[in-house]
Amino acid sequence: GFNHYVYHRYSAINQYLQDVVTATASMPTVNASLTTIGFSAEGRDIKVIKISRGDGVSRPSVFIDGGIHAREWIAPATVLYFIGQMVYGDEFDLSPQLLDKFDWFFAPLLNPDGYEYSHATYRLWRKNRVEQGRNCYGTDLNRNFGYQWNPAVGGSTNVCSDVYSGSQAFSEKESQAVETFIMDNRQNMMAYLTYHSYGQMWLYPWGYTSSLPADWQELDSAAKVGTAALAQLYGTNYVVGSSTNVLYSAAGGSDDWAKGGAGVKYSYTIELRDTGAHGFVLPTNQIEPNCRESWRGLAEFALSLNTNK
Ligand code: 0X9
Ligand code: ZN
Repeated sequence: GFNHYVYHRYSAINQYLQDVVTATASMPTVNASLTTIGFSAEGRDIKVIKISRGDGVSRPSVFIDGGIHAREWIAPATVLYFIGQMVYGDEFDLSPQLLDKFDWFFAPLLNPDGYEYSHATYRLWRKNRVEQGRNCYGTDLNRNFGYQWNPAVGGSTNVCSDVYSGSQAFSEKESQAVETFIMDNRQNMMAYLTYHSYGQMWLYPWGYTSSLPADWQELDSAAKVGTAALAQLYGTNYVVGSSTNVLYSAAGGSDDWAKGGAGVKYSYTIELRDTGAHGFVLPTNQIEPNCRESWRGLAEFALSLNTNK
């Protein structure tokens, strides 16, 4: 089987997603289907796997992504672990309830070019790999989303910068693919969770301003259900709050766009382990505890949401 406790390359990740689809074909109560929602600058597939009961009933949905930032390897690993737990069952026995309540969309690797470059050439690469000229590459996909897009707020107009915001909102193929997919599916979408590292934070909008959304208290309470459940396993502490107030202001994030642009109520950026001892280069022996506690946090968070409104 697939070893969830190592960092996999792009091709192995795609193979796993295909294997999950094949496996569910003979499962009576769970169905998985795989779509390519777009292509990266270098032509790699950007994939979404939908996991549902497969009983023809349409449920509220949750969209979860990882790997917007190339060097944050723990994020794709975590989303892949979620896929495995959802399909093959989990130790807490929560996946049946999760599938009864929601349809699930997982995009484990939104920036495959950057991820491969981080594996092959430069471990700390962050952006995508679009060619900019001047011998510089890449746009920061998490500055490129089109809600209150503004390079002056935590981004840059310098193509060589690690936080280059792009020539305009949604200038990048990778962010466009997410935009199109979420807009096409937004009528039922209740939550958007984007996994990053590091810092151990469960962040909600806004990232472009220190103001808070009108319903911030609902987002805050739900996040606290998640972090409390997460902490039960190993005592790992996560901070909850708005991106700007807990971290820094940065416009053009996917979380701000999911909420402000697509109208997805519960939108979050989750910064996984650790708090800086290893930073982006999280050792493989932390993949398992990170994934286990994150799954627990996600499950209790999702089960706490009120789908009747
Ligand atoms: O700066 C980012 O894009 C995120 N932190 S990271 O270290 N993973 O790069 C935080 C994004 C928070 N959300 C917004 N600023 N909208
Ligand atoms: Zn990140």
